[in-house]
Amino acid sequence: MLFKSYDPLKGKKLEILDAKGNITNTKLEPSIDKEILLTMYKTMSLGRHADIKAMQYQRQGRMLTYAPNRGQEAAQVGAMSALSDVDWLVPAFREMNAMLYRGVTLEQIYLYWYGNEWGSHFDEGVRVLPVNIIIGSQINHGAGLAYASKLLGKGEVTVAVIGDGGTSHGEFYEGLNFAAVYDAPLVVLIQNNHYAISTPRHKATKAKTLAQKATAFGIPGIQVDGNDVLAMHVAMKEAVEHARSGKGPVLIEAVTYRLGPHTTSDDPTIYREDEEVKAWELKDPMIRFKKYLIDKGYWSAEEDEALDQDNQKVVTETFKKVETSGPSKLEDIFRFTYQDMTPALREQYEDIKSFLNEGGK
Ligand SMILES: Cc1ncc(C[n+]2csc(CCOP(=O)(O)OP(=O)(O)O)c2C)c(N)n1
Repeated sequence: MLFKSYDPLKGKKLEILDAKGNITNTKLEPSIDKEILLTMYKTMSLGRHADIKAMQYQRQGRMLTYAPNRGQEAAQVGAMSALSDVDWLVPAFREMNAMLYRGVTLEQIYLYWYGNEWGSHFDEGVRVLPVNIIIGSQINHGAGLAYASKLLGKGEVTVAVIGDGGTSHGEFYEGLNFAAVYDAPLVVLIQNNHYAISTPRHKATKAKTLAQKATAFGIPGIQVDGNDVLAMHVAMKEAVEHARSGKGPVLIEAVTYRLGPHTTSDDPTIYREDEEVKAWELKDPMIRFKKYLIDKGYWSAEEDEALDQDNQKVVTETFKKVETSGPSKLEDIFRFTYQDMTPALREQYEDIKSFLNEGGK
């Protein structure tokens, strides 16, 4: 039903919680248990702290290149809160909050950005694929995973995440087309954060919305306020039900904004105006969600203060542990692509090992 009322070709965007934290669409306000709402908020808060600290660690020369996700917390956690335990997340590389919500630990996430291969090994039962840097390829991985679940009759749904720029890559079309033709239970979540590094959204495509690309695949698409955690939950819930019931994929466009740089190697002041960033800071997903929880009597300023302090401690202690672990052992870099190292990889491994043993740098 939702998909019919919010036709992206007609330019309608789903919104429930406005920038000030007021409900603007009472009919669609989801009834989410208090405990779940608080878990969602606490995950977003931990993610926000961890993100800010990761930037600082990188600036201090203590962490490798890092891709921040400040501002995109609601798009990720709102979406993940609608999944069931059996479902899969196929991330790109800016999905720290989604990964945290799905059970990846902060230690694992930090290990990854620290250059340690163990940051891609998640605990048994955590249905999340590793960080994927190759833009677009995760849509094919997601389509394959969803199709396999369908063949095995497992009732699982796969959610693959991509950026606005990524929707101009071939694999976005190939993966979604395959999934649509075979009714694979795949939901593709586009986080339209307005930029692909320095390329603004309007230079990546002439399409009015990214959600309307669904029309060409013959599947439902919906554009959502990605800074509205409730709207994201509602849209993803319907998408997941649609996919699980055998009707095939759904495309969701979350309209959000990357408040930080693309990565720690980027200087966004070269390609975007301060005024634009300031305007989006007023639409911060954390502010409106906190207000919503306080208005409902589920949360207080004092509890928020205490949570901030706890998170500071958790983040600092986790990073200390990661620094003690250090970067990967040389062999680990070659060990995890295949179950057994292929002859070509073994040759490369032996090569670099002797190079380093002979004092190479
Ligand atoms: C196949 C491929 N080409 C180029 C790159 C370099 N690259 C890394 S991120 C990025 C932009 C991605 O933009 P978008 O899809 O909008 O996602 P965002 O970074 O905004 O989350 C590019 C071009 C890459 N990682 N993979």
